[in-house]
Amino acid sequence: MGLLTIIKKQKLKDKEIRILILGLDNSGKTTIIKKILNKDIDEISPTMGFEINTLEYQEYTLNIWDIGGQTTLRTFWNNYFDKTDLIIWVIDSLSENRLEESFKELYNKIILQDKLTYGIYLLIMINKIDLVKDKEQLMNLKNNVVNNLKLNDSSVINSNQWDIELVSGKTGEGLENCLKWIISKDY
Ligand SMILES: Nc1nc2c(ncn2[C@@H]2O[C@H](COP(=O)(O)OP(=O)(O)OP(=O)(O)O)[C@@H](O)[C@H]2O)c(=O)[nH]1
Ligand SMILES: [Mg+2]
Repeated sequence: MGLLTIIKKQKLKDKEIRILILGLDNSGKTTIIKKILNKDIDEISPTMGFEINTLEYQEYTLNIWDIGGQTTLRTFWNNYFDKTDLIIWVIDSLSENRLEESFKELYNKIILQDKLTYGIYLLIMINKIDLVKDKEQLMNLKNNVVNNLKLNDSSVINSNQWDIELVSGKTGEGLENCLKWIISKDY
């Protein structure tokens, strides 16, 4: 193998990004991933364990681990943190009655994890925006998330380490922006 081939291979390997997608059950994680992969999103059932999906995006390979969000499965989440570069947290914009539960799980199980302090990125997706007609409601929800999780407080998380986006796994709206943000980071 020539030196150039070795260097090229090494470069390709360096461009792999390992992503965990987490959030409460029914928030739309699997739908979002399948949509990004251009797969059928009509027959998706709750994820009972996990599924690994690979996406080639520009010169990057994204390995996305989609983990089930049901209560009984949440205790296993931290088994997947090792070697993760980025965590996507999905929030269902419709289920206001479950917001507190979502904040609590994100704060306790993700943000307070040491691993996040050591440089894992966090991307929060507010999903199902196709079903919310009131744009102001979405902006309020976005602010609510940022304030509740104290994301603007740099002692909790660095400002370049997180982002929040409005998306729809059904229509695909907002997902391209998310991918762009993901590959804009240093890993
Ligand atoms: N209208 C609309 N429905 C969505 C959207 N995303 C997901 N859904 C619906 O929400 C339900 C749950 O979606 P899933 O993708 O299975 O949710 P999940 O987060 O993977 O759930 P678990 O695997 O149990 O953790 C399904 O009925 C989806 O069709 C969206 O952006 N818009
Ligand atoms: Mg799922």
